[in-house]
Amino acid sequence: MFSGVLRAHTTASRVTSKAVFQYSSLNGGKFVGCNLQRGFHGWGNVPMGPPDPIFGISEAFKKDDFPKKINLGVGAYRDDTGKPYILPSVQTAEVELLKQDLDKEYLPMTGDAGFRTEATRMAYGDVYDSIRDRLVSAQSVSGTGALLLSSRFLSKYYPSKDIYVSNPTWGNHKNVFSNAGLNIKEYRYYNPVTKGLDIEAPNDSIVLLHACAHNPTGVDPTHAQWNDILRVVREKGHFVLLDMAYQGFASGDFARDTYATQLFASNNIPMFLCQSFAKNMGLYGERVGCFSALTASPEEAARFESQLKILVRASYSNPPVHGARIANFILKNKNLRSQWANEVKGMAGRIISMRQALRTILENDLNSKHSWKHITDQIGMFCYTGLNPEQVATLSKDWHIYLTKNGRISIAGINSSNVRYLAEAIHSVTSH
Ligand code: PLA
Repeated sequence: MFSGVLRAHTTASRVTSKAVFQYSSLNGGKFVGCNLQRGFHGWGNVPMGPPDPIFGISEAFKKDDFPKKINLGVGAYRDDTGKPYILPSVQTAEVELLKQDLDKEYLPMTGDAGFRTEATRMAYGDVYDSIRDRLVSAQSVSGTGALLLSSRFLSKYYPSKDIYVSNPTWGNHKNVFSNAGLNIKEYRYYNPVTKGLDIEAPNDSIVLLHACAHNPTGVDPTHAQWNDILRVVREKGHFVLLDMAYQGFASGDFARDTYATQLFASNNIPMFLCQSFAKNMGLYGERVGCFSALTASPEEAARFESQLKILVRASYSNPPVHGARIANFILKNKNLRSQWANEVKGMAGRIISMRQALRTILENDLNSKHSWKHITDQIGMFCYTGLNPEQVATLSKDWHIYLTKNGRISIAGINSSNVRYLAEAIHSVTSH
């Protein structure tokens, strides 16, 4: 064992601090600890955190070497052979972009302007032209990044710090919002007594809504219910934060999935929108998203944008370039865009057929005494099965099938080769 002394000088204050490093010869000379004399005694105060409820499952899945294991945790699309799917339209865009020999310079703080225009036009549909001069947008680090910008902006400038989210909601909403200093409150999404939507929040609250393909329930409001929500939002003066991570995955049609976005925007409801191209373009790791804010006037939009830039600059300076180029290329090219629309229809269609297959095997082949109608009633990438945490644990322990504790399964992880095994497992854990 020996000690070394490190002296650090700060020229501004001429303060000298000493740090005593300890090396252990018994530990192969490896650094084993550091005792700073000025009061820092290491990270002893840092508690061990729990694994992420969704990504933690992928880690557990990877460690399992059982050949028939199934990962139904994260919502990442797989093809019918269980492989990640790179959309052919994305491949074409990448090849074409490579030919253009583009540089890798920094993007502006709000990102690629062409991409932002195309992305927001796609989300606001027919309403876009009437709001474009009041719409502020920033390319974001996927959907989560858009939520991060939303929550930081709200935390700084919105009068109330309470944000109402559906119970249940995507687990990470709560992390993102509370990290930005917002208080999480819940509204009951579905009222079993009235069999309707139940959004109770005091006047002027921030209310988070899932624009389409609600995660985790797979239950979206009908158009009539969206109209009811609009009425409540108006009467109570709520601020709407719309999370749209699955455009195209609810109905298989981009335009049809914009009902909520268009409804709120055309009624001039103060709102933010968070878009993700992770799922509908399969650009998960490229982190392509868009934040947009509907403001009251072009003048307000200019002030808003100035602060948004400051927020982005302090957070990550500017967004990544590659994924947004791919998305922009597809959105701008008529042929490629319609090819992409068909590919999304194909993904949504495969998910629907897997819902049907799972339900049919459970009800008809295995004669389950439970109804599995909700598997086919629900939409989007997920099914909220109703399995309890104990049944979920048995599925992973005895069957090597991984899903989130709340009983959510990613239908995108089911294919023709594993659907029967999955049905047998679900039947087994629900038969007692
Ligand atoms: N909003 C909702 C409702 C989501 O479900 C997800 C992703 C996001 C935003 C953010 O996605 P992005 O940042 O990748 O664009 N939810 C996944 C993955 C698919 C995750 O948990 O991050 C899920 O399995 O729920």
